[in-house]
Amino acid sequence: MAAVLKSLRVEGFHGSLETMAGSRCKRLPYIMAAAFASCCVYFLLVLSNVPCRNPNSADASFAMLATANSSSSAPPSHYAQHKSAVLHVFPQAKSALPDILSDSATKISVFKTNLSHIVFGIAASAKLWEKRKHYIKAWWMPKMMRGFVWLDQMVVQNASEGLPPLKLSADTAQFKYTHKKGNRAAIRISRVVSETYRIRLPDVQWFVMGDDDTVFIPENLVSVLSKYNPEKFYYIGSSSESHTQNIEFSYNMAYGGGGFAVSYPLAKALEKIQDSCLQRYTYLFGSDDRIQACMAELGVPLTKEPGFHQFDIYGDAFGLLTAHPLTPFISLHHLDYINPIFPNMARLQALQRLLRSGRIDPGGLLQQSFCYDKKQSWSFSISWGYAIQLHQGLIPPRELERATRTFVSWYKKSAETEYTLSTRPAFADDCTQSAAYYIKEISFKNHFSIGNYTQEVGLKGQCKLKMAFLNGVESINVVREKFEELWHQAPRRQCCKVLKINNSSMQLHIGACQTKQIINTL
Ligand SMILES: *[C@@H]1O[C@H](CO)[C@@H](O)[C@H](O)[C@H]1NC(C)=O
Ligand SMILES: *[C@@H]1O[C@H](CO)[C@@H](O)[C@H](O)[C@H]1NC(C)=O
Ligand SMILES: *[C@@H]1O[C@H](CO)[C@@H](O)[C@H](O)[C@H]1NC(C)=O
Ligand SMILES: *[C@@H]1O[C@H](CO)[C@@H](O)[C@H](O)[C@H]1NC(C)=O
Ligand SMILES: *[C@@H]1O[C@H](CO)[C@@H](O)[C@H](O)[C@H]1NC(C)=O
Ligand SMILES: CC(=O)N[C@H]1CO[C@H](CO)[C@@H](O)[C@@H]1O
Repeated sequence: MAAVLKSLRVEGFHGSLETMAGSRCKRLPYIMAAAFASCCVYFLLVLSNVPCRNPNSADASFAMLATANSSSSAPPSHYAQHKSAVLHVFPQAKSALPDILSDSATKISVFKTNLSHIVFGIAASAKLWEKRKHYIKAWWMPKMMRGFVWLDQMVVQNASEGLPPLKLSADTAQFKYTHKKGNRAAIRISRVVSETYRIRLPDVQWFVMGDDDTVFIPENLVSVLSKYNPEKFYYIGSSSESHTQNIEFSYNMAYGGGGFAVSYPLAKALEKIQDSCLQRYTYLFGSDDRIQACMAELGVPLTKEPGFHQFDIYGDAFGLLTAHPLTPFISLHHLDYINPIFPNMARLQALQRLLRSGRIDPGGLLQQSFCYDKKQSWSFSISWGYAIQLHQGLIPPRELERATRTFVSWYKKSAETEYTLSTRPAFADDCTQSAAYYIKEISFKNHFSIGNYTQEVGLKGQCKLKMAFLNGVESINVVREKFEELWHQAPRRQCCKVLKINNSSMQLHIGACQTKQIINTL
């Protein structure tokens, strides 16, 4: 892949022991720091069977959004800041919606779930608060959301920062914790849902748990949760990207850092049994496996939603972010363990840059489309709102939809068999076959978003010179139709076409596919 990708640059353990907890991972021949996102106790483990996993997890967000009026041309008011953008309207731009989406009944959740029906419980620690609060601030919408940050020790809250109210977790000294290598903060964190339930806020459909190093796309959370009946028992989340993690813990467990949602009646049932349940599983490692143990007692399985991302990976997340499954992107976790997601930027700023696209069209964020320019023999893979990869050669969709292994697993392995998703090798880092363009500006008008993606050569300035195959194309504009919010209930990739290419820029259009349209390299 182009130099901008800096593939396999593994980052992570430069932190001092004052800033992260360490543990030694099973099967690793050396001491490796595993971060306990919200815990403030540091320790090193001797080579052992401890899985390297963040014991906290959970989080979530949601959102509601909606009321999208697919025939309306008025963008929501928060798009107003972008109104200076020039809109390019192309005659081809308006394509027919697939039949399935023309059924207006699918547009409204029968359960009328919106952001106000969700209460967040965010697990945090006093020690990391000053740093981690910036991640929460990046997605939290004060006034529109309800929720609490649960801490082990109180910190001073600055109300004008627009963060959720802070709460002190109840003491857990009466609970036994017998796992030899883990951290008993897991007990406190596993009680976040129950403690949030006990606050008895009115009109709650869902409790969503997350960590202080998780960001949510609230609108997408709402969109996904609104498929489910909140009056039934539901436990919704996702597994780890690491097969080893899932074997060690469970494929039936919602990883807490990726966030998970518990319906109101299930939270009520959990709250009743949790304290006794905790005493039956004193030997478990983390907070989320303790939750899962109680869910198993209640007989409630995990409902998997692949938009929740535990992100048990290190290094360059580009390959994963550019091959998102066809489902709304709900959460991102382990923000301190992956490289900044844009080249040459600090972590938080890079994250904010991605979230800016999410405010334009949350449902479209990271959705992948493919385009071919057969004349030049180019393949484009667009991850909306984030990046475009331009490859030399015509690569079929079944390859482009696999994640490139720019990242390594939580166990520092990069073997294909370690991942719980389909991957392919990362492109050679020589800039001769592929180039990446990153979102630079994005705006929304009249039901279309326009994004300008430019090359950012990253640390290897010389790379640009070698990209002869690009013929000097420095920027790509993508015009995309806003999609019906609940498109994911009958998912179909959007179609892309190349509108215009000249020697400095390119224009692509993304919209709903025609019913019989196919995406191929012929
Ligand atoms: C939806 O769009 C139509 C056409 O622009 C408009 O008449 C109608 O008022 C809009 N409805 C809502 C709820 O915005
Ligand atoms: C959410 O739904 C409630 C009713 O259940 C309604 O009162 C409220 O206005 C809705 N909020 C938004 C933002 O649509
Ligand atoms: C509180 O937060 C606001 C907004 O971030 C900031 O301007 C102000 O300096 C903070 N006050 C204190 C006492 O830290
Ligand atoms: C996209 O951004 C680049 C860099 O700022 C600029 O040179 C180019 O003109 C922009 N393209 C369009 C079509 O707006
Ligand atoms: C290339 O296309 C862009 C966008 O349409 C346009 O602004 C620019 O003038 C074109 N350049 C040439 C050399 O035609
Ligand atoms: C994309 C594109 O149009 N590239 C052209 C740029 O200009 C050279 C020669 O001037 C052409 O050979 C390329 O095809």
